Amino acid sequence: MGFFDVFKKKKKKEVIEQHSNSKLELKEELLEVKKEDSVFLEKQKEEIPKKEEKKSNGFFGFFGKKKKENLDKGLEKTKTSVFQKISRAVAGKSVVDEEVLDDLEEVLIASDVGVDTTIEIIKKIEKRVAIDKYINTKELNKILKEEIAELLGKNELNIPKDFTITNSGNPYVIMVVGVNGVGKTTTIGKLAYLFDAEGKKVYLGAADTFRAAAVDQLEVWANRANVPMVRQDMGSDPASVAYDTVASAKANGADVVIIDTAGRLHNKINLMNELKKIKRVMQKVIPDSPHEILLVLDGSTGQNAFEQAKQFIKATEVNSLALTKLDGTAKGGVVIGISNQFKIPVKYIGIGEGIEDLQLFNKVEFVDSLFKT
Ligand SMILES: Nc1nc2c(ncn2[C@@H]2O[C@H](COP(=O)(O)OP(=O)(O)OP(=O)(O)O)[C@@H](O)[C@H]2O)c(=O)[nH]1
Ligand SMILES: [Mg+2]
Repeated sequence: MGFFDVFKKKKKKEVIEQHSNSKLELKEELLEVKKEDSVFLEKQKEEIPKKEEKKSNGFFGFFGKKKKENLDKGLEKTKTSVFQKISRAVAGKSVVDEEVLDDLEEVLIASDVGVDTTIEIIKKIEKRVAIDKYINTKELNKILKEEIAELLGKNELNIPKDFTITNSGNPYVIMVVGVNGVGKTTTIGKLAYLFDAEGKKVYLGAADTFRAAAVDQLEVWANRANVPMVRQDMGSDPASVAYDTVASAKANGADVVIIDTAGRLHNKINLMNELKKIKRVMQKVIPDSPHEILLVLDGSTGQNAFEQAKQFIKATEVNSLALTKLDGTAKGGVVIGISNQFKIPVKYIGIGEGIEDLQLFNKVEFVDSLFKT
């Protein structure tokens, strides 16, 4: 092994360590208000596109052309970064050999796919190379796309093809949880708009009574989506807001209720108990609610999102995931890792700040868009 090989191995080891040892280092400061709330709200008011302008092509139906374009655009940064790294890895090489595979492994790990999922992908490609020793490096993107799509397809649970609301007469209740600033309120606004566009009657509950502007922020979204929102004063009991929301939604024959909650860390016992209380209280109105506990994760935090998912899944009965902010990051590979590693489906992806920038996660379309040349 020459000097450069030793150097390369060392570098690779560092990349792997950096990505696999990232403990959840979310500090308490996260719970402090980081935003200048008034400025933040004004910005939100200005930037949320008007409903009339954007009312559109549906959410749950056929994957339309515009949605595809939005996805392509949203994944642009990840795509560029992955392609650049791959082309660097195969530079000067014509066939996929041991060394290319080694570099590819490093590329995938550095793209936040996660160590375990990367190993699975590399094993699959190794198998193909063992059969056909002369696989051209030009085919690498295509092969990667096929193998990743197949890998994600193996877990049937992870394929939310469409979204059937199983409300059997009662509203379908979604409680949205996650760490501070990951995009919970924004995702709720988008969801409300998209459900409404599908003809569903939506109610929002402003159960983040912790931060001064949180209720107003949700109200901005409720107005944009033109759906009712139930609120109480700041500092009031979140469980009481949730109860009111579910009760009015039920009385008014709503189809969907979405409850916003304050950002919290998984290890804050009191705050996690508060979620349990919200749940218990809602069950007094609708015994099998919440039907969905949606954990929102900020995709741009890469490995930290993995860690948050792990911890929250342990601490609550999360049964669906949303990965946001994929548009602003080169770390979109995190969606591949998270949807491969967790039994809980990635249901939604956030690809922008606009009201329509939320999509149902479709693994085939996602991988297609990511590896489209
Ligand atoms: N680019 C981009 N920005 C997003 C996306 N989703 C949310 N954001 C932005 O992320 C910031 C935080 O979003 P919020 O919805 O307030 O997050 P939150 O989880 O409700 O925050 P707390 O209530 O403080 O815990 C806002 O500036 C949003 O516009 C997304 O998909 N893409
Ligand atoms: Mg919020």
